[in-house]
Amino acid sequence: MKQSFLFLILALAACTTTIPSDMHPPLLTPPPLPDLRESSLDNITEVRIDAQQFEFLPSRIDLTKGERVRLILTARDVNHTFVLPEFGIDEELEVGEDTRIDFWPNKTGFYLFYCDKPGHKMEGIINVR
Ligand SMILES: [Cu+2]
Repeated sequence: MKQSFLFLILALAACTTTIPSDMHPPLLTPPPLPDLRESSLDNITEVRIDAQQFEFLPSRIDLTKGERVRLILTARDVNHTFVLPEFGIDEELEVGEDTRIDFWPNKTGFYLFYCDKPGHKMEGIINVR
């Protein structure tokens, strides 16, 4: 009886032994989140367009059907607009600021874009092949 009691004491002592802190398993850190900005730049065609009195430069843009596009428009002198009705785009271009417009030309054809500010007769064409 005394022996089994002694065994119980030893067993309890073994169970309550603390593990030194340097033997703790390392804390699990979650994997880093994917960088969405970077992956969104994959497979996207960037086209820079300047708007100034009274033209868009370039005024003809060739695109490929099904290829995602980011237009980066900059009004160089005064505010302009960029209107591309076929794709439902109508953006104000603040002078000196870049305006990014993402769209996905999913149909071929020639599409007119223009600035609708009074007196600005600026236009161009997007050709989707
Ligand atoms: Cu304009």
